[in-house]
Amino acid sequence: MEPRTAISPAPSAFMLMGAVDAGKTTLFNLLYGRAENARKTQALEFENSGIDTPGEFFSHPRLYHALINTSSDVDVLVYVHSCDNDECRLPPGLLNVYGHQRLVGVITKTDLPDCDPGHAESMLRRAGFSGPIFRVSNRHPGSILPLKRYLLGGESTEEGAGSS
Ligand SMILES: Nc1nc2c(ncn2[C@@H]2O[C@H](COP(=O)(O)OP(=O)(O)O)[C@@H](O)[C@H]2O)c(=O)[nH]1
Ligand SMILES: [Mg+2]
Repeated sequence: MEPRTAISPAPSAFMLMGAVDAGKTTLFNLLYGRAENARKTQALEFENSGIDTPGEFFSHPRLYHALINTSSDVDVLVYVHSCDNDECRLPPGLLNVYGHQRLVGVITKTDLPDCDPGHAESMLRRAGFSGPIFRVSNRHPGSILPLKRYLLGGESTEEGAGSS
């Protein structure tokens, strides 16, 4: 039997998921105004209404159950994708297990010289991703504000996508 999450997330909770190195923990820290550098994420991390997850949970089918169990109480699933990653492997069904959740995409590392966020976004769409897609960079802290408002601060930025 798999343990359920020990801490029950608050209403409107969100969960970050995506490959190792996608920039999830960096983004998580920025969302909560933490200055620290991202350390390797070894386990589920809870902070107020947010959950950060290890990339391994997303990339190894035998670990999907950990994401699925944890996301049952979550309202928003946030798929995080690094702009320098030319592969988008969305595990079929993983983002649609419960049906009640909103999906949000985030393209990270838009500061990288080779980053073409439009290309990355089309890749996500081709992979079947629906929902708003935000663009962020930790080098440009202002870039996360629309996403921050969407996840943590009310309904004011439903259009969301498009910051750089
Ligand atoms: N250039 C750049 N590097 C980033 C950005 N976000 C994260 N990184 C780097 O990408 C690496 C992986 O980040 P991390 O947050 O640990 O990814 P995670 O495995 O998805 O949690 C780290 O070296 C970060 O400093 C970004 O916006 N721009
Ligand atoms: Mg991490």
